[in-house]
Amino acid sequence: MSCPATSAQATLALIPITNPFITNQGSVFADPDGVQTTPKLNSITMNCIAKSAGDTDGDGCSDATENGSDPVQGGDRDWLNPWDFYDVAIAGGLPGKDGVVDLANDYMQVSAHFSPSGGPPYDIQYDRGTWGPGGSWNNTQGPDGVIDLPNDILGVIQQLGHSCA
Ligand SMILES: [Ca+2]
Ligand SMILES: [Ca+2]
Ligand SMILES: [Ca+2]
Ligand SMILES: [Ca+2]
Repeated sequence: MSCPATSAQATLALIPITNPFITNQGSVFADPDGVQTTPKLNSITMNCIAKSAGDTDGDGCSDATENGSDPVQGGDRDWLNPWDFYDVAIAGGLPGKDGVVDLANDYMQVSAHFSPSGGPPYDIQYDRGTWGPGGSWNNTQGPDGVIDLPNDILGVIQQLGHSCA
């Protein structure tokens, strides 16, 4: 069972094995002597709570935004992955993380720190790791010690124009 995107409530209940509609599929307790007893059946209420306006992973996109379907508007992302929005700070400068992945700030800063061997001008704040399971940009993992073409440069290019601002 999985929760829908919006808040919902569902009631789960054990069905006794004596129920005539479920041939021998219901709940029953059998003791070591083989004596079967129908257990006391209390229902369980499952509450599904809609993702909030909070930003659980702290990447600048709200949980609800990341749950959306349009990547350009910050969607198609993981609300528990802090690395899937390639908005970077600028060392000692403005605007820093501004909620937008753009050419002038984010791409330029990542490419300016291109370091396929991990030496200078490497800077961890521009580093992302592999694209994780499935090999898609929105599965980007944390820093891997190098700023290279396949993960970092192509990663930020994939997200140019994406905005959570
Ligand atoms: Ca987030
Ligand atoms: Ca995220
Ligand atoms: Ca930015
Ligand atoms: Ca990297």
